[in-house]
Amino acid sequence: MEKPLKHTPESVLVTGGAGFIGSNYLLRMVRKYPDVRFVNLDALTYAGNLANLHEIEEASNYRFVRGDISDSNLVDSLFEQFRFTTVVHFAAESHVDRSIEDPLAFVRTNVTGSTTLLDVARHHWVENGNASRMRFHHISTDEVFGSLGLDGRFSEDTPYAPRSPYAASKASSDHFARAYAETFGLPVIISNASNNFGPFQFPEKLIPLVISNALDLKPIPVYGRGENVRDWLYVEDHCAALDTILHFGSDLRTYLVGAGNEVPNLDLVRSLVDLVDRTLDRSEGTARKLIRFVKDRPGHDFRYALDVSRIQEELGWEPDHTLEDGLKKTVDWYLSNKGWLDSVRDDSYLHYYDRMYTDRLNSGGN
Ligand code: NAD
Ligand code: TDX
Repeated sequence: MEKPLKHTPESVLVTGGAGFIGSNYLLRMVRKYPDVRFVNLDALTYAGNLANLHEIEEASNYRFVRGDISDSNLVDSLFEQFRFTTVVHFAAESHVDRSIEDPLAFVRTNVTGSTTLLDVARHHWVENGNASRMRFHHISTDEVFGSLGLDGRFSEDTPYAPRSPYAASKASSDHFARAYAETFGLPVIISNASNNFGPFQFPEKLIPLVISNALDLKPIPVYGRGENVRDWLYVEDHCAALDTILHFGSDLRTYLVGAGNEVPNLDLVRSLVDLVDRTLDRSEGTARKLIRFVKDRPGHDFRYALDVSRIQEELGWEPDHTLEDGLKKTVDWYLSNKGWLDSVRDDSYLHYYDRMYTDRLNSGGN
């Protein structure tokens, strides 16, 4: 299918590029598009890990800036300096359990921070009359649609019904993105993806937590009875979809991204721990003994599932990985990158920025 090109990125602001999906995205895009400049703005919260970007940190078309998306002066000065044609906005607080502990942190970044970015982009693009060649890609989640029962799937037209503070903050940022498009003519495009998994995911999320605990023979917590269903998407397939949406998607359009891999949590956890045992040559059932049913998450959404016919039919995107392939690649990655996992667990990853940037500056490098 020949697709018409809708946007040509030249200078791209990527927010949250040191996080899980953002770093997978930058590793793909910086190498694939050497003539396009990528500026990664990331506050380096606990979820930001610059070591993820080691392979591209010296690339001539890549720059890292440590900063908060809510800092409008900083974002404005970056727009002045780099003349962005494109924003790809990943930065967010992203963990549902943390949003139950501290909802306001989610409002600050996901709502105020996202709206700050939209507003600076409006100032630079719309008020200067050159919005039509620009693009603001807002990355969002299927959780904005709420919770499904045993049947049905979300589509782009499903009304929003968020149920956790995280989902409410993401829904709010989606609404602001759409409002800036409708009211000010900002060239916004939105994608809502299902649960991602793969390399560099912080081990607070289900899949890396299970791998990490199975590896160390620690208890593996399953919320409730493990009956909740998630629709799993391998992160490289998501990044390929985002690449396609950025270039070929239409303004003011939403695209759902998912791979149709619906599995109840307990089944997923069992397959994962068996895979870890097999990969480590341990006797069958070793890690299954670690599974513990624990108190359920408050307001735990029962099921997510996506109808992805729009992105398939309009943009020709299909995932390249089956769930089995993706899980195998993920387990292999964590087991062969034990150093990455150790540095996250002992917090030494937090010093990567000082080692790479501050120390180098102090010693006269750049
Ligand atoms: P993540 O938590 O791994 O990474 C978030 C990144 O944003 C980190 O590098 C962090 O340092 C940075 N950040 C946080 N607050 C910031 C701020 N105020 N200013 C600048 N940077 C800040 O998240 P992720 O899983 O990679 O998710 C990325 C995006 O994709 C989020 O918007 C999330 O809602 C969305 N999403 C995630 C999934 C998933 O399964 N992980 C699925 C669908 C959509
Ligand atoms: O220890 C656990 N035990 C458990 O049973 C954890 C951490 C989770 N779970 C369950 C809760 C969910 O039903 O596993 C499922 C997946 O949980 P998470 O990995 O926390 O993901 P989820 O809450 O589904 O949200 C994720 O997908 C959508 C991301 O964290 C979001 O950023 C994304 O938008």
